[in-house]
Amino acid sequence: MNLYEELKWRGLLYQQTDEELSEKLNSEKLTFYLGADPTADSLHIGHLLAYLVAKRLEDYGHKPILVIGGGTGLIGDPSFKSQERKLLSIEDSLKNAEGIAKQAKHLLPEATIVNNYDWLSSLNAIEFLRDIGKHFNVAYMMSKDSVKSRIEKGISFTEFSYQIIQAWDFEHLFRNYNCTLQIGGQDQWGNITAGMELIRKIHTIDAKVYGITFPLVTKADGTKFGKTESGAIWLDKNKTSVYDFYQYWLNTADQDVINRLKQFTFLSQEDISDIEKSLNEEPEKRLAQKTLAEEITKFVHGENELRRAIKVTNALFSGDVNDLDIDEIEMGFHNLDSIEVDNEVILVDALIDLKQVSSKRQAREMITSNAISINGEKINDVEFVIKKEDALHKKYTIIRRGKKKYSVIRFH
Ligand code: 383
Repeated sequence: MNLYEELKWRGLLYQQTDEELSEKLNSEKLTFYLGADPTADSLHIGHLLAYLVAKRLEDYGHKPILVIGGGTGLIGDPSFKSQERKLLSIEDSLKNAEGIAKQAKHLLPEATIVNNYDWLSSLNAIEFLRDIGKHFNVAYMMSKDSVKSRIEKGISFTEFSYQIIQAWDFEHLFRNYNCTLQIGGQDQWGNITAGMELIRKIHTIDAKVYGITFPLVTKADGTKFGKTESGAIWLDKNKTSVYDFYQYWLNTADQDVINRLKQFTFLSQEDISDIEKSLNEEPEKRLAQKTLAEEITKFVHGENELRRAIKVTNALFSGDVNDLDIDEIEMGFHNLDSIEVDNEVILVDALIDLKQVSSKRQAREMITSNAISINGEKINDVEFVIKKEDALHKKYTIIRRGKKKYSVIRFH
């Protein structure tokens, strides 16, 4: 399979600006770029897909430039956004850009990384309006699907101008790096084509520049990909623990998991078809989900962190939590119900405080029916006192009710 066929097979091609691009991607080495705005201090798994596409092109010999939008982030991309964004402060934009640049470097160590603040911040109003603005027809700008709904609902001149700024980036990279291809998600089509248009007007109508987009990741049940009740799935492990990250992929629905393996891993067509067989014949083994979670976690967080996430997963499954170190306990239990205690607490009271039961009577029943374990050991003494000296690492005591319901006591 050549690159073009592979992108198609993986479901990573939504639109392309030019038929001849299919041939070019296979036969030439292009310099291409992908941009991300620093709206937060970390990338999330929606961005990850884009970076993985960049990596696929890189592995095929094309040369990536990763643009961090320290400048564009100050304007706010309105593409397919139903509302005007709140302006980011310059400090936040640049601080976030730093965090994202670090992650970009980690994901694609060989790529050229640039921050568009470096060239956008020195652009003056007269230059902007005379040299760039003159090339844009307002009707053309308003007709783009990405801003159409906002034209009726309301859009500031600031956000309306965003496409010109991103277009100028493409022109800047074309001029300075001979960058001839921009890639992005389907929401970026309008901005990418605006850039090609500008390059042709400033340089020559025959300038060979291209764009491709990949589709939005969708889920069979219609809910939004990459979002949970507690928000986005971030690549920064301080924002989404490696355990939660791993679990997110592990919980992928059967109907989605093969698509995810194609989009988010580098496994071959053969490997994925073997996994698909297993999914059809022995879905209870969850080989597809496990492989997906392992591959992506390893790529983003590395082998060691993956191993810990699996260790925590197994400990939570078996109830045997004694081998977990402090970080692993935090990783697996930080989202669970917890109470803080100084030195000791009576088990019955703890169950009530943790809202595991609604009365002392119910707590006692539960204890005598063997439903409660503490740090992996069944407790059937209704007078039991949980003490700091018995806590794991003198800090955490883990209460398990039945098979699945966990809660945590944190000692000061
Ligand atoms: C900025 C300057 C450029 C080229 C692109 C940009 C960013 C672009 C944008 N992209 C999204 C973002 O940053 O807003 N205007 O959150 C997302 N991307 C990628 C991909 C995606 C897009 O970073 O579809 C998902 O991740 O294109 O929504 O010169």
